[in-house]
Amino acid sequence: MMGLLVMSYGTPDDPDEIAAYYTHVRLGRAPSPEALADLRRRYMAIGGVSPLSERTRAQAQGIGRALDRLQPGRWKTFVGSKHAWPFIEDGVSAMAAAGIRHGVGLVLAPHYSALSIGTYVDRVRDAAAQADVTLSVIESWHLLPTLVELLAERLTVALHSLPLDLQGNAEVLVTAHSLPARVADMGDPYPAQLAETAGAITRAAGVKRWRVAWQSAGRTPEPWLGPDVREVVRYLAAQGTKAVVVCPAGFTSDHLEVLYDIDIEALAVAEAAGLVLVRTDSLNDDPRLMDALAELVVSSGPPRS
Ligand code: FEC
Repeated sequence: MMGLLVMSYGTPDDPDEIAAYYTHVRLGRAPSPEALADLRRRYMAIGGVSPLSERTRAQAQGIGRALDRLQPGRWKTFVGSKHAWPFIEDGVSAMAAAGIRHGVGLVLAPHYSALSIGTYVDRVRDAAAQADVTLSVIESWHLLPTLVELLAERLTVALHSLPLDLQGNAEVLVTAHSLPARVADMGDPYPAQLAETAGAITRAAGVKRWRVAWQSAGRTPEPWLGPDVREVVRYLAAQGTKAVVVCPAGFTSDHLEVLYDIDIEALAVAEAAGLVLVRTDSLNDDPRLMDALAELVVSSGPPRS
């Protein structure tokens, strides 16, 4: 029996957990009361809790079902989050407790950075070593053909949702979570991988006007990768662009960074600048993506003996 550990960022499932979650995200440093209040306000604006946990579970189940069709009875699926229970380490322990010795780890975010996927990989490796489990982690899947196809389809749908007279004057903004700008000096593949995804999906959708933008940068003094999506929206409006389609390609599911940072915050900036903003639907547990990820998992695991 093989194990699959499906990993995502994690979210507080109850408003009472926001402080502990935020402290975990900040590597054990408690946030200031102002920063905590601001994060609470953002969760309240999307209904109190993020749908991330529910989406991750649905994605794990979808990939699990697809694995069962590809290799009946060979795989058991577990979930683990970076910043909330069940943590990555809990997922690995559950795998070991089920008597599983070999498996694959998959993060539900397509682009690799040492500061993002790299930290999931480190934690999986440490936990696996302690639990005597061998896990190979898929580091990126930003050009997976089905990912490109599905994002291109969603891009086309979003473009066509604009009023006819705006469709010819719209620009596509392909976004991912910003990271400290020092990743660029570290030779980190993250910015190039996002550009590659953006190029592939816009090519597949036949979109000519597009650019990459960053979103959700941390509230710290150090510089973060830019330009920020809100800055780009203001710039484009000043240049006479009438509509933008935001495609948050760096994420797979609905959660705070999409539902607040794009649907509320970036939308308000667009409205103030007199520009229409629409967003591509999230991939969530789209069965075509779940099937493709299951195939990727099978090809990343050890061959069947
Ligand atoms: O829906 C939810 O409740 C959780 C949504 C969520 C996702 C997510 C994904 C990524 N993050 C990445 C990097 C950073 C870095 C910092 C950072 C901070 C936060 C905070 C919240 C948050 N992140 Fe996140 N991230 C999500 C949520 N993230 C909340 C804290 C408040 C704030 O700044 O807004 C800065 C840490 C620090 O302050 O030291 C860096 C990256 C991803 C995409 C890859 C992945 O999904 O793992 C990269 C979803």
